[in-house]
Amino acid sequence: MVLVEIDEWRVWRTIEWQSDPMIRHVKSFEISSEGVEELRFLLHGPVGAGKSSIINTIKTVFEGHHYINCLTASALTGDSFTTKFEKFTIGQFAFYDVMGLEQGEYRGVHLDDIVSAVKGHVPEDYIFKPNAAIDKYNTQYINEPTLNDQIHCLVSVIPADKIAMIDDDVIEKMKKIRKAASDIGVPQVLFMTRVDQVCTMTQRDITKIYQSRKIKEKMMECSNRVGVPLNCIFPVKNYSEENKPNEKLNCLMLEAFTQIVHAANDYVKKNSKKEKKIEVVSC
Ligand SMILES: Nc1nc2c(ncn2[C@@H]2O[C@H](COP(=O)(O)OP(=O)(O)OP(=O)(O)O)[C@@H](O)[C@H]2O)c(=O)[nH]1
Ligand SMILES: [Mg+2]
Repeated sequence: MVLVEIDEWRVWRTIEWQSDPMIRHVKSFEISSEGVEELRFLLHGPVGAGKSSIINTIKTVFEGHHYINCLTASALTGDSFTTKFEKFTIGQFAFYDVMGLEQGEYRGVHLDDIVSAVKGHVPEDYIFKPNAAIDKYNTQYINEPTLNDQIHCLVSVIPADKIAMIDDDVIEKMKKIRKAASDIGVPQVLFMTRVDQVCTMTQRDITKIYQSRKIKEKMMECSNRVGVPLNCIFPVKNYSEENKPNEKLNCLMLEAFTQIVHAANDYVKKNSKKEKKIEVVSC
C-alpha cells in the first residue's frame, strides 16, 4: 500500500533543481544600463522575519561556503538587531537590510526612513534613529539621488510560521512602504521565509515545496495580508541550523534571486532611458 502524504498536492510551480546553470547565469549577469554599477535591493519586514538570513544565504550560495557575517538575531528576542543602513555586496548586487519594523510609532526603523531609502535619499551606513526620520535638513540626506542611489527592487520578507501573529500595525507599515515604492515604479516581491517551520513534508524534502498545500495556503495568506500578488511571492528556506551546503536549498533561493535580478534590471533599463531623455531635453 502506498501512503500519500496528506499535504501532498499537484505540482503548482516548477523549478530546475540544478544550481550550476542558475549560479552561472547570475554571476555573469550584465546590467542593462551603463550608468548603474550595481543592482540594489532593500529588504524590509517584521523583526526576526529572516532578512539578514536571506543575505547570508545568498552570499553562501554565491561563495560556495557557509557565510554568517550578516548578523542574525535569535528567533526568541523581540527587539531588532540591525540599526544601520548597511550594504552587503554580493558580486554586482547590493543588499540593504533595514532594522525590523515594529509595532508602535516610535519603535523599530521609522517608516519614512525606509521610504527615503527606497528613493535614494539615505546614505550608506546611516544609523537609523527610531524617533527621528532623516529629512532634507539632515546633512547626510542625499538631496538629488541618481538612479545609482535608488533601490531597484523592494523585497518584503514575511516568516511563514508567524504570518498570523504579525500585528496589523506592522502590516500597515509594510503596505505604506510598498505604496511609496509603487508610486515611483520600483518593482516589488515577497520572500516567504521559514517554510520548513510550517510544512514537515518540505522540511524533510525541500523539492516537494511546490506540491505542498500548506505552503500554498501560507502564500495565499501572505498575499491577502500584504497585498502582493501570488506570482510575486517566493517561498524560501534560509541557512539557519545547517552548516553544510545544501544543493536543493541553494536552488530554491537562486530561483527567487534570479527573479529579483531580472525585475531590478528591467527597472534600471526603463529609468536610464528616461534619464537620458531628460538630459537630451535639458541640453
Ligand atoms: N528554520 C528556519 N529558521 C530561519 C529561517 N530564516 C531565518 N531563520 C531564523 O530566524 C531568526 C531570525 O532571522 P534573522 O535573519 O535574524 O531575521 P531579521 O529579519 O534579520 O531580524 P531583525 O534584524 O531583528 O529585524 C534567526 O534565528 C534565523 O536563524 C528559515 O528559513 N528557516
Ligand atoms: Mg537582521
